[in-house]
Amino acid sequence: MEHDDFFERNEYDESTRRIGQKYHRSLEPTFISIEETQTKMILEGKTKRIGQDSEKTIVDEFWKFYSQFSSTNPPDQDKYYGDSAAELNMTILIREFQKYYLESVYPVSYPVPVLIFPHKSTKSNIRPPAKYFLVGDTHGSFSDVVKLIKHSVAEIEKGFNEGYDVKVVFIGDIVDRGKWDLHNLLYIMAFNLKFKKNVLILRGNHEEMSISANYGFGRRVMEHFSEILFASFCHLFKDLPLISISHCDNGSFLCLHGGIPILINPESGEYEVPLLNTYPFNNRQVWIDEMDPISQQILWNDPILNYSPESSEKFYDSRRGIGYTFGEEVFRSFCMKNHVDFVFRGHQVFSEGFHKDFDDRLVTIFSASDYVKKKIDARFVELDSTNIENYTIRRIGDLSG
Ligand SMILES: [Mn+2]
Repeated sequence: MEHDDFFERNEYDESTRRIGQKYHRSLEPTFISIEETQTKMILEGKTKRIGQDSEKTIVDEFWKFYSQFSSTNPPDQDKYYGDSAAELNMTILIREFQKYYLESVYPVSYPVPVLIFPHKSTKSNIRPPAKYFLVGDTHGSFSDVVKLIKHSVAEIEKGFNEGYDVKVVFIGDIVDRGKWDLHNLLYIMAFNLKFKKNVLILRGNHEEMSISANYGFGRRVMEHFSEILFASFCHLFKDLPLISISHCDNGSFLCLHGGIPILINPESGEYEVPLLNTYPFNNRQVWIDEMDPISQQILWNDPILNYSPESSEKFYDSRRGIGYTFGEEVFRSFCMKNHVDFVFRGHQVFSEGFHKDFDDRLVTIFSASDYVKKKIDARFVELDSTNIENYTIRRIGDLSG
């Protein structure tokens, strides 16, 4: 398979590091007082007050606004919902989203950022079958996001009538690259808040301050709006979980953006894989440099390129400027230690929209058809909880919308 590694090389280079340091310094006072700043802004906006009712209305308003578009009729690249009130509305949506993740998503996984995403009914012990839709990097490719959301909503309704559950996981990298990234993010956030039990957003390496300041999103937000709004988004990104784990009838699968993390013994050079439910994660940081190494690698690692099953390659330093590439032994010991059978991830571009490694148990999925002037056969994964091994890799192009 052809692999486009051009844009992945040295993504976290010296200039990105410097930009990270610069924004971390200049935005740090805002990060500390972000909630006060937001509240002040909302109150000064006067037309919208904080409160249950107006927050619900805001979600509905964003949902209604984005539902009017289609893949052939996208929103204006440079115009945002509510025009002059856009920044205020976005701030309220951010607050609502963060409140939901902190109050309802994090407690399930605290203190480990592994989200158990079961499809078991809490009201009874009967476990309905579930259809999972796993989405890779969307990077501001609005036409794909519209199709995925419309398809998911139709499936949620169908499942409700026919007795199956629907779970949609966005595996990070919603922002940057594509010019519709802010629209993408707002639409996916509104979708998530509208269908709380069905949708989950995981963090990608682009949902982070230094990367999003350097690869499009931050610049767009600061040009159209303000540094404070950019700080608000960075503050929200830190609260996205890193991993979801789902238990199916015949095994478990895990979703994460980058790859399998390792701990290297500095003396022997030998590696160890972490046990997820005991590792002391420090992932809730706006800046990658302040995270622990395992969190950093979950966002950044890749499998070894063109790995040969006959080889015994273990790991290398990544050319991305951060993290490692890992081989089959690392993958298998991680899966065994953490009781996982399959891993679905994004992070890498393949013109076919997907790539399988390690006996088809590690699946890379890319869901943006329009990526930095390259045409990609964008894909998503459909997986049935009654038979995890029969997952299918579907074309987003085949969906209507
Ligand atoms: Mn990525």
